[in-house]
Amino acid sequence: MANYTICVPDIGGAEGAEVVELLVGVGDQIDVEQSLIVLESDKASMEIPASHAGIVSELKMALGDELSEGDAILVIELADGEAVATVQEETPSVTAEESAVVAVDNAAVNDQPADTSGSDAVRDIVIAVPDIGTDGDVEVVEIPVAVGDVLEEGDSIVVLESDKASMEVPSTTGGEVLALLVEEGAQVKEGSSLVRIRTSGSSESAGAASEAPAPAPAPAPAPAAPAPAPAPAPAPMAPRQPAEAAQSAESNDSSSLYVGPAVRKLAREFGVDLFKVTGSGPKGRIIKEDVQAYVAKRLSEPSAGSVVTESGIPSVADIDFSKFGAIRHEDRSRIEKVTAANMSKSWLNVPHVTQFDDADITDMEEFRKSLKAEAERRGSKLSPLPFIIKAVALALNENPKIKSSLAEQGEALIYKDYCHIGMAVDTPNGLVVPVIRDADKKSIWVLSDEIRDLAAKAKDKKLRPDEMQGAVFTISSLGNIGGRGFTPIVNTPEVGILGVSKASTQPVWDGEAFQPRVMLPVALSYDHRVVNGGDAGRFLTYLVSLLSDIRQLAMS
Ligand code: CAO
Repeated sequence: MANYTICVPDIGGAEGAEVVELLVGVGDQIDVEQSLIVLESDKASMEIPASHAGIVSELKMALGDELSEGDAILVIELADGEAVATVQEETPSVTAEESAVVAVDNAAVNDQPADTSGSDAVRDIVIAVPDIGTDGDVEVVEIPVAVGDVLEEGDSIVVLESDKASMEVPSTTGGEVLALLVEEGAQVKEGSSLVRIRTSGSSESAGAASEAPAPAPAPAPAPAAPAPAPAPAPAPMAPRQPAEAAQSAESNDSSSLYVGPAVRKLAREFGVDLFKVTGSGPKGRIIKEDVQAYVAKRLSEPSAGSVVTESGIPSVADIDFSKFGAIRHEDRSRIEKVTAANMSKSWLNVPHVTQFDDADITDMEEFRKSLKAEAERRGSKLSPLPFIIKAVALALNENPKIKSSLAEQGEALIYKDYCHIGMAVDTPNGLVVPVIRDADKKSIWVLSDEIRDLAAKAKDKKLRPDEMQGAVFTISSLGNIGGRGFTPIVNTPEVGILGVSKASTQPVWDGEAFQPRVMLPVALSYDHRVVNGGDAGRFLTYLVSLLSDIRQLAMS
């Protein structure tokens, strides 16, 4: 039997990546693509797969060693068939073009550096995550491209999802996809590599791409080692304390956990919340055995019925609905899950009170309709919402407590001199809340344009995180959908939210007779820890008076 040394393949240029997990030992039988070790650089944690099958005869590194591309990992006695397969692979049956691709990914396995004298016409570039307006990690939720796809510049290559929004990352160039450098579910940030693309010099633009000159065709490529799968970059940390773990679970972001991709996958398969698992590996790393032990422990516990959640509230048991008829299972988007968590958090923490009123918007509607031709001339469309946003902004400035926030565990209030208003937008992906900045300083026309622009971006998943931050108050307008009133949930850390329902013509008594008036139902929900009934009453009454008297609004 022949011996073969498996080395570290191309790991995206990472130098001195630490061996944080050994997944095989001497005497183990390994298969092609089986994970051998987990390496961790300052950017990513990655499993290194076997390029050949055989029996491990010697380990060439140890836990804690720092490895780079080309360093030996272990020696195997090749399986009989494997040696034959290797010889077959080494015959130059691939085209020159294919050889070049293989050489890029497997230079280390060849033990020959890739030829970097590629022509100007053909280049391999790596498209990375551009500036997405946040330093935090975001999840890759969709990869709409596959290896071999030919892309146009601007085609979407991945869809990222943060706690606040989904956004598509467009290709900065046209070309053929050579390799996917992330997997669905990975956590990435600005600068993380996404895909490698072969492009021609003419179609290329700089963007967020880092260039790797295309290699000249290699005469006889070595057998291809499966490329390592980059994964989230967990910062090494001590095992979490229960309180800290619970807090993190609330934010639904497991990227900070110290755990490798294979173990994450195992946890997903079992539906295990990794925040509840205690890591027993080096530096508190969660290893496969920890997940298995957690599952075994849960299975031995009494089931459902009386389960009480960590907050002390009885949980609702899962039911097998298929017993009653046909069902369809659908995974919820990250935004939907985060919205659900935020709603529960607000509902459980904030003592809500909702106050209702109706604004007589007859004059406002008449005025708005008189501007229809002007709106068309401007290529715009005027709904009641910009008037409402403007009036809310002015009423907030008159009643600053309604746009304050609690701080220091309720010991202090933060007053804000700015007036950015959040606007709930219903999208197929879930509810998102883009923010109109300085709404008090903008004209109705400008507000109208911003509403349309932000709502369109929300629906196209094009909102940047900074376009969803900084609101002092939120408006949820269901006016175009219908309904007579609803009790919106405060969008913490804000302390007030306005629910707007559908305006309709109502008979209103003017002291002598009933008059047909257009009435707009509004509902203010507020955090009763901060806002008392008087504050809320003054705010809502002033708001209604602004909406009822278009002259006041126009003069402000
Ligand atoms: N009463 C009566 N009609 C209203 C109205 C109201 N309160 N508000 C809007 N309308 C009318 C508009 O005038 C327009 O009619 P025309 O086409 O005849 O002019 C029509 O409803 C559609 O309006 P729109 O939706 O295009 O525009 P908008 O400015 O009112 O709303 C936006 C924009 C983004 C808020 C909206 O599209 C949206 O997503 N709404 C859903 C918000 C939501 O789901 N909230 C839930 C939060 S709580 O879970």
